[in-house]
Amino acid sequence: MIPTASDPFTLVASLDDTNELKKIGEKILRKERINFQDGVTLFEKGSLAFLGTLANWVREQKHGNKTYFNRNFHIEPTNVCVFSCAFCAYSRLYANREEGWELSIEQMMHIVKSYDGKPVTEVHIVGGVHPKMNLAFFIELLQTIKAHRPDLHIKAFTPVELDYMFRKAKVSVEEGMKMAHEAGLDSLPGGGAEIFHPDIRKQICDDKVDAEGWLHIHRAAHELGMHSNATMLYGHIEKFEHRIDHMERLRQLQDQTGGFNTFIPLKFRNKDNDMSHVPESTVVEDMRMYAMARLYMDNFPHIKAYWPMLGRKNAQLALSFGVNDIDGTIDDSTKIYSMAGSEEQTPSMNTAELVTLIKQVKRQPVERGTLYNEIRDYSDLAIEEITLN
Ligand code: V47
Ligand code: SF4
Repeated sequence: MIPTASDPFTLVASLDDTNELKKIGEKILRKERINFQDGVTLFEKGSLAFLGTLANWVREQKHGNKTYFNRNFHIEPTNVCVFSCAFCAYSRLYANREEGWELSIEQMMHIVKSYDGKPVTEVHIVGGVHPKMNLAFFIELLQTIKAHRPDLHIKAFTPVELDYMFRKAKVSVEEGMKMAHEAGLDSLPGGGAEIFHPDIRKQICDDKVDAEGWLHIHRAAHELGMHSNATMLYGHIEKFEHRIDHMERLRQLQDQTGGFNTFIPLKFRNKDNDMSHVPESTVVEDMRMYAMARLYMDNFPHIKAYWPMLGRKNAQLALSFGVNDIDGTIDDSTKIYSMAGSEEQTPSMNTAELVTLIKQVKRQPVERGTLYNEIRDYSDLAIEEITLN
């Protein structure tokens, strides 16, 4: 085969020996781990084309053309929150709770029951930290959902919510995680991580759980045999070294537990929050971020572009920059991103739309469960044959 410009071996070999990107590129092509300084150098000097070519190669080595999605819906129990993260457009303080929402267990079960008979496999539950919604309340919610629909995978609660619930209930992280797991919690979503480095964390979310607390809760979940995801909120006031520091801490925990499934870079959106003066990142920076995630997180199986936050067209583009997962159908059940200014104001895609989005860029659409068990490969199915849901 004649090598093309997008062949990573030709690209790296074409660099001058004095170019520091050459050694890093060679390491990646030998499937060796890159280090902290390599990561910073790639961020500072790697063009979109360079990072994208390498990240796409790594993605294809790991997953070929397979691109995962799932059928899911979200429940956001409340947007009332004791914390006041500067980037959050969604929360309301307890004093202003009449501007927000607080769902009862019955109201949340009404949402769950509205999916009876529909082929969803996952419910994703996250929300604000409400001072009156305690561990006992959420244990009852988990038990009630499982009693109604045992096959539905419950991916719920960030360490921000769990840390508050456990402290109020005066249980240790290990005890609290065990209680939640026994009540029906199957895995943890990736939220609440933001940027771990204290210099940035104290400016954007000073009062909630810190890096050590976040990692402790995910470690405890992994030790119980549960899996989890991890996010990073990028594109605001952080520098490249803060992004690498964040990914490095996650990579180290993953070396020890192997419990993470997916890394999800979350693009900062600047509408209606206390950081509205901070400009949003460009699409070039977004794609460079996805590529860097693929290159640095060598022990994370999956990199996800969360389309309700990035927009469906940019999520599709990300499939050429290291991403192999675009999350799920969502069914207009989350407000976090629409309230922060995403172009997806009522995020919902049916299976045919998700499959089309993936097929349009010549990738192989595979429906997965939360733990990446393959449910159905849609590559050979004509769009008209796919049942709408
Ligand atoms: O932690 C809040 C982010 C996260 C803004 O695990 C914002 O599969 C951008 O973690 N601009 C919660 N981001 C959502 C989350 C998530 C989403 C999808 C899938 C998974 C998964 C996890 O939302 C928060 C915060 O980082 N967020 N406000 C904003 N203005
Ligand atoms: Fe509360 Fe989460 Fe918003 Fe922070 S990001 S204010 S913890 S809802």
